[in-house]
Amino acid sequence: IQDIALEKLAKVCDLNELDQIRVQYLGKKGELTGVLRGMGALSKEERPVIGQVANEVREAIENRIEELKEELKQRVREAQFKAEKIDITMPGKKVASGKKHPLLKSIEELENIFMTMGFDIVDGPEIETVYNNFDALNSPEDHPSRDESDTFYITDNILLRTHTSSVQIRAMENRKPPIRIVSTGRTFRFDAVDDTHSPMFHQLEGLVVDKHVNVANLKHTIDLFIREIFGNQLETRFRPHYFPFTEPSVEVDVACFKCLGKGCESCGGTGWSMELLGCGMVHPKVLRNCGIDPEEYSGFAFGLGLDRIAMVKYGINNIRLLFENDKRFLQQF
Ligand code: FA5
Repeated sequence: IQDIALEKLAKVCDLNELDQIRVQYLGKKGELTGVLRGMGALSKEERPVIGQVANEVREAIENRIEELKEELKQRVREAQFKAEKIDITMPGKKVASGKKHPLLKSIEELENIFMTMGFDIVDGPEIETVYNNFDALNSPEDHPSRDESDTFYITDNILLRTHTSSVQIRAMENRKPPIRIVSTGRTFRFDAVDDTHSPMFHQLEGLVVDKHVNVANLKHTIDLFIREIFGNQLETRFRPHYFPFTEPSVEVDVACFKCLGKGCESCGGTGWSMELLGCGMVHPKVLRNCGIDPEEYSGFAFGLGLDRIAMVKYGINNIRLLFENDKRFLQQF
């Protein structure tokens, strides 16, 4: 029995097979166990002799099985180590990193510019009262921008703000002059989508109220931040315009960032960028609506389209690209 068992054990390659052999010889119904059980039928003289031999055989088989068990376990461990070995010379997996959205980059850049100019950054809600968005801003009852075809109303008195100028009212009601604030955020209008219009877009509002504030201060501020954001001494052109909340009111044209005013494909040969901002001196009625005496104080305000600033700055010819979240587009900035 010992010879056959050891011979079989010599051929064992895994722990399963080893266990099968253990059961075959040493298990309850095993061959050797059978011999030991049969001892009772033997004579007194035979019993110790056979018993000793049987025990020696059992010990030999058990010992060999224990040895093999250790050996096989070791082999399994080694194979595992080999399989799990890390080749540190292999190139690593590339981690896809996100990029800042060009619009966010423009907003952060502008906020920094205005902060260094001494402006406070303030927030305002996207859901506004009709009073803050229109009435307090001196907007006539029959002004077309109030129309339901232009503005998203939530109730008769509540709407999605159509511009960030509503933050002017909040600032003047909550602060005392001198006031110098900038506010950025989303605005909403019933505008049809085209390359430069979106029903949801972003504006930056600026407001300065103090004693002796004049148009020259306004023009200087505009010229300064245009130069800072575009990193170039770009020419500006002030065109008379009408806003109910400023008087005088102007729209500002900025020379094309690409050709610096010479005329190129991106500006359609005009030398000027698309319409970027409106501004003016705060209307005395608006100051009065907010409890500020126009005899003592004056102010200027401006509102610019942030999406369009980002478009000009990063050479983006379609506003839709800013809102589609196409990774291939966003990864370029
Ligand atoms: C206003 O909204 C005024 N509140 C700006 C202002 C503030 C004037 C303070 C005076 C004092 P306007 O409607 O022109 O003005 O919009 C300002 C800018 O927002 C535009 O020059 C343009 O750059 C941007 N804009 C307007 N409508 C859209 C739109 N649908 N999609 C993208 N940008 C737009």
